[in-house]
Amino acid sequence: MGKTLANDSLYPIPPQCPPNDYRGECHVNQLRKMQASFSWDWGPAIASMGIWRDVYLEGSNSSVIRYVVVELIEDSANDMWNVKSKTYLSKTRGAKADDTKIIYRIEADFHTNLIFVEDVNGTIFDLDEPVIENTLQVPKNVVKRWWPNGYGEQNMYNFNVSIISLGGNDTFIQRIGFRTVELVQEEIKGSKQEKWGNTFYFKVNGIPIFAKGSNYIPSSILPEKGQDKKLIDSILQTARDCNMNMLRVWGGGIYESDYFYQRTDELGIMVWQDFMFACALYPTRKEFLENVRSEVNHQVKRIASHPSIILWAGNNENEAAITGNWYRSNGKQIYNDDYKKLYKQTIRTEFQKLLEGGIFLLSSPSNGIKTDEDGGISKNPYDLRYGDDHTYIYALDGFNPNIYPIPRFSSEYGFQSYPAYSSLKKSTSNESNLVIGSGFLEGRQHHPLGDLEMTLLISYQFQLPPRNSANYTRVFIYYSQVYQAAAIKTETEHYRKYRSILNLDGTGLTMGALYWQLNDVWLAPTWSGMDVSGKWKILQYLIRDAFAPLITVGQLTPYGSLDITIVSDKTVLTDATLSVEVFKWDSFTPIAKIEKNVSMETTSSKTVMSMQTSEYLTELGCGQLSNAANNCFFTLNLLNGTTKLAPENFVFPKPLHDSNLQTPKIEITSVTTISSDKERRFKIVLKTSQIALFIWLECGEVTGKFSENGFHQITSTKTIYFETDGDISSEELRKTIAISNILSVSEMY
Ligand code: BMA
Repeated sequence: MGKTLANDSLYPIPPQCPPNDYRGECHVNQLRKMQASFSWDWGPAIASMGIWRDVYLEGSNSSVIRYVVVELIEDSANDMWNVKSKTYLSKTRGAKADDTKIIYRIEADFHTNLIFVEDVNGTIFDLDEPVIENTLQVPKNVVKRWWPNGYGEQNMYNFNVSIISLGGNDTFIQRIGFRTVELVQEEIKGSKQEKWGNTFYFKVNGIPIFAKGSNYIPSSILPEKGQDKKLIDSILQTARDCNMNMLRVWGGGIYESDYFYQRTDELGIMVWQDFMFACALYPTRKEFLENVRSEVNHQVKRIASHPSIILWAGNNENEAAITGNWYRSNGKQIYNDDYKKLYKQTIRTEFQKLLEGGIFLLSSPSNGIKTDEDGGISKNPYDLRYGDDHTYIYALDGFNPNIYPIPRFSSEYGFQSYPAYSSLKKSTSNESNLVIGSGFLEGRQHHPLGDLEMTLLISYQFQLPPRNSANYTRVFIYYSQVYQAAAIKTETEHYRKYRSILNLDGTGLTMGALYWQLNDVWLAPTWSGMDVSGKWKILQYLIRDAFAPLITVGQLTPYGSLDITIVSDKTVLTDATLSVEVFKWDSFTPIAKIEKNVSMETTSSKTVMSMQTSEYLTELGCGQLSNAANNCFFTLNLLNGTTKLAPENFVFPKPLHDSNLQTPKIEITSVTTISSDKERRFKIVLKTSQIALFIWLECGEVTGKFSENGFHQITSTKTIYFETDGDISSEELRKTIAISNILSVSEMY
C-alpha cells in the first residue's frame, strides 16, 4: 500500500526507506499508522494488521453525545472559573428536538452539586455535526486546583452532561481539573538592549514549573497490546516514583488510550502531546490532508479536556529534517510548502478551530513563537535561545558537564545502554546468542554504530576486560548502564542548574529536561531507563535523585574549579546547611568538612560555593597538585540538623579509571523481613571493606524495587530496603542477591 502510494506520488516524499540498521520497512510516511510499527532506532518492524480497537453496534432513538470538550478559564476579577464546554452530538434522524434539554452538573464537592439546565435550540440538528456551546461560572471557593506532581494534589471533578428529549436520554461524564497553563515566551534582552531570544517555560496555576521527565514511546509494538492497563500503570507509576512531572508522548507512536490520559491526570504527569508525525516528510495530496484533518478533529476532541495535557506539537523533528537536509530534500521549495500545508494550514488550523486556549507548537524541536515569525520554518530550529532543543552527544565524555549545551528547554537527550543480562535471556532460547557483537545482538542494535559509541564512552571512565574474556558481555552491559545513568544524571543536573542562570551569550534560564526515552518495546540496546519486562535499569534509580525537588549539584568547570549549586523546585523557602566533605579513596573517614548556611529562594537555582579543585585537594593532603584529584573525591549534602533535605551527591574529580579506588569486598550481613502480613518488604544490610561505587543489586527472577540501587557506599555498613512483587522468605531472598560494583561485576545472572 505504502509503495503504491509512493509510486503514484508526483515527486518523492523522503525518506523512502529507513537506514539499513533499522532493518525496517519503506514508505511508512504514506500511511496513517503508528510510524514506529515499521522499525525505529530502538524498535523492530512488527506492523499490526486490521482494526485494533473494539468494534460494536450502536442503536439509539435520540441524539448521542460523542464528545464533551471543556476549557477552564480563570476569571480572577470575579473569583470564578469559566467552564467553557462544547458538547458534540451525533446527527440522528428524527431528532428535531425543540423538546430537548441539556443538563450540566459539576460534582464540586460532597455538599455542592452545581446544576445548570438549558433548552436546546432544535436547529442545531440541521448542522453536519450538532454542537452545543456553553459557559458556566463556578465560584473558585467550591473547587480545588489540579496540580502537577510535586506541587499539590491532583483534584479532579466530574462534569456530567445529559441530553434529554422525548426520544431518549444520553449522559457523558468528562473528568475535569481546574488549572491554568501558560507557555511563557518573553523577550530576553542583554545589557545593551540586544536581543537574547525568548524564555520558554510553563507556568501552571501561576507557578513557573521546571519540567522534569522523559519521552514516552508506545508501551507495546502492537498498539492493541499497548492498551493494557497494568502495563500503562507500571510505566506511568515509574514516572511518578522518579519525581517526574512531565512526559512527552512522542510523534512516532500513537495517540494514547483514554486510560493513559486518565492516569496522567491522576498522577499529576503533564503531557506534551505530539501529533503523530516523526522523522520524515509527509505527503499533502488531498485525501491525505483530509484524513489528517479528521484525525486531528477526533483526537483533540477526545483527549483535550484532560488537565494533564498542556501542549500539542505538530511533529517530531520534521522541521529539523528539512532545514538540516536529512533526507536530501535540498531546500526544494515544494517540501517547505508541503510542510506548511500540513502543519500550519491543516493541523494547526483544525486545532485552533476546536480549542480556544490550546497551546500549539509546529514542531519539536522548534524556536516557539520565533518559528512563527520565521514563517513556520526557522533556519536553525535548534537555536538554544528559543523554544525547545534535542541533543545527543556520543563522542565526548558524558560525565563532563561542560560538553552539554544550555538550551531554554531540553525535550530530548540521552544515551544508550543494554538491558540486564537476566532480561536479555528472555529474548532467545539459545544463550550463546548473548555475546556483545554476535549476529543476534547486532540484529537488535538499530542505532548505527551504537555498540561502538557505547564502547568509546565506557572507555572514558572504565576499563573493559579483553573482548574475548568470558565475562565481557556482562561487564559491558553493567558499564553501559552505569555510563548511561551517570551521564544522563549529569546532563539533567546541568539543565536544572541553569534554571536561574543567564549567560552573556544569551543562553541559560533552562526550564525543562525530558530525557530520551522512558520505556521500551523489545529487549535490545536502547535509550530507555526501564526495559520491556518492567525491570529498572540503573538510570531509573539515579534519575529519581536527579529529579528530586531539592538537589545539590557539584560540577567541575573548564577552569578547574568546582561550583556547587543548589536547585529548588520548592514553593517554600528552605533554610539549610550545605555540607561538603572530602574523602580519600582508601578511608571511610572524611579528611575535611566545610559547612555553609544557605537560604534557598523558592523555585530557583543558586551557586553557593566555588573552589579551585586541585589546589584545595593539595592543601588537604590528597597529594601533589598533579595527582591530588586522583586520590580524593567530594560528597555534598543539604541538611536541616541531621535530616537530609536532598539526595546525597558526589563529585569525582578525575575519570574513574584514573582514580585511586581500592578493590572492595562487599558482603550481605543480614536480610530481614520487615512487613508482618506478607513477606514482601525486606531490610538488607551490606558491609564493604572499601569505598565502593555504583553498587548494583540484582535478584534474578525475584522482581521488585530497591530503596536505592546503583549507589555508592562510603560507610562500612549500609542499609537498603527491597520490596518484592511476590512472596519470598528472607533466607531465599538472600540467596538470590547478586552484587556488582565498578571493580567487580557479578556473573550470577
Ligand atoms: C530522537 C527521537 C527518535 C529517536 C531518538 C534516538 O531524535 O525523536 O526519533 O529514537 O532520537 O535516536
